[in-house]
Amino acid sequence: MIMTEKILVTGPFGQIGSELVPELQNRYGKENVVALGHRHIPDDYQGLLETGDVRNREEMEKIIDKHEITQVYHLASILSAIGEKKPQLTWDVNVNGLKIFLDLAVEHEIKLFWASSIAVFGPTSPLDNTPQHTILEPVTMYGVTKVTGELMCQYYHEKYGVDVRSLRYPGLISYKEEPGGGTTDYAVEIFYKAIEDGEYTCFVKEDTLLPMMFMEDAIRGTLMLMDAPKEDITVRTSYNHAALSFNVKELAEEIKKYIPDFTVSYEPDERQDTADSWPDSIDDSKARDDWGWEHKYDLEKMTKVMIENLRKKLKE
Ligand code: AKB
Repeated sequence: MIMTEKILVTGPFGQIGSELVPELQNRYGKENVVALGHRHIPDDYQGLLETGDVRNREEMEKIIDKHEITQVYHLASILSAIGEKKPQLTWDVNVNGLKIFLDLAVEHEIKLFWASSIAVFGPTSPLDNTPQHTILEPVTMYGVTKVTGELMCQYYHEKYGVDVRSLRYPGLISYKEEPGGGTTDYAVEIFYKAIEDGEYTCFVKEDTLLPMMFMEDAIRGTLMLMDAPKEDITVRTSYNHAALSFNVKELAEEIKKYIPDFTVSYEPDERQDTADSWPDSIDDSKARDDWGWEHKYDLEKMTKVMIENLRKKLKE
């Protein structure tokens, strides 16, 4: 008998979740995917829904029991910019929340996906083609929680055999749901502003270079990692996961191919320091060798799809 997976997604209506949930529903059926709503629940969501707080173990365990959950995609997270403003909340959600799911994974034999980030790196990491295994001394609270979380994942795998898998996402670019409270948010905002206003004031400098990825690639990578045979997974902290790197000027030039009069001005704020502490580019050869990761979107293709889809969305 083939066992059907029963999947719980935390952060299901955030930037990643809003695109991952429909993919999981297509694969496993709507009746096998449970979205954990917290504050923002879209009116048009169709599927199983529970509400709860990832910091509440009892609530999470009830949902896991009720739906006989076999896999959790734990995406709920406070991002880097909010993390600097609300460090305690960031610790509670990003570290204590993860620990609850790791403990529940031991007790209920759950396969777990957890979202990490390029924020685990810091100014002492080699920032060009940053290796998988290197110095991790982040200077943001968000980064500190992600390093802690990665080490917890590895510990639970080594000690209790939890099948936990994770990706260090770069800045993610998408047109369905906007990101909230991150440093790389400018790379999405710029598209909205270009189409709506023809101008954008960017909160990081024009030569700020960061690793980025189109959401379709990120979702495909996430599912590839979860599908990979256990024995192929050699990294139980979190895999470097890369696609492209560009600076704001290069992105603006690409957008100008569609909106020739588009102008960008620059007013760097405190998020510049965070961006400067993160890598310019990432070496993700481990992901490529271990489970066949390959990205499909370059800057040109991504910009085309973003502009086309956002024009449609904003007209509606
Ligand atoms: C952020 O900017 O905080 C996130 C990330 C790179 O993890 N997008």
